[in-house]
Amino acid sequence: MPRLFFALPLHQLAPALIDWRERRPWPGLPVSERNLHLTLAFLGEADEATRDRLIAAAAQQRCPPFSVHLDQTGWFQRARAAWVGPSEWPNELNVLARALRRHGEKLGLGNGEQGYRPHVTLSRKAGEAPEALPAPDLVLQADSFCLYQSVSTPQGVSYEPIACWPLRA
Ligand code: 3AM
Repeated sequence: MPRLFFALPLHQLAPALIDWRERRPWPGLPVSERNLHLTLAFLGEADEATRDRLIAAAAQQRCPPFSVHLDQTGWFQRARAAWVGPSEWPNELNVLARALRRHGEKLGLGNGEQGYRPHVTLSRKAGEAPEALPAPDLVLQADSFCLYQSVSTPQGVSYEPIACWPLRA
């Protein structure tokens, strides 16, 4: 069964983030440009029927567009992921992430975690935190969200959007 998650696609911000990362020391194995995303809700493995119900629920989801200022770096020690993220973020992002997590929970999906920390993972297998300074100063204009599946390939994991929806009030 494929592993699913909801995320914001980065569109034109992805090359800018790669460029930003490449111009400074950064720990770990870089995430490829096409795999960059901002996770909204982790869902885990789901069968086709469950996936279709998720898609139907997501299509009904309303949320106005918003922007996220990526202005800090961070490191999840346990996951060994080095990331950039916002120090503050709009409530729309919390509300959207919570609503999508609940859609998953109603279908028995998710990991039970309640906390939400928006971030864009730039590398994995990072044994140390990235240097905090100079801080990033990049803006993600969020105008859509997608349901992604993780596909394992001989070249590594690939995150493929299954369906996307515009953010609209
Ligand atoms: O790229 P990020 O870090 O936003 O870390 C995984 C990745 O998030 C996360 O789901 C996204 C797509 O794989 N992920 C994987 N397993 C997870 C789990 N058990 C998980 N997030 C929470 N719980």
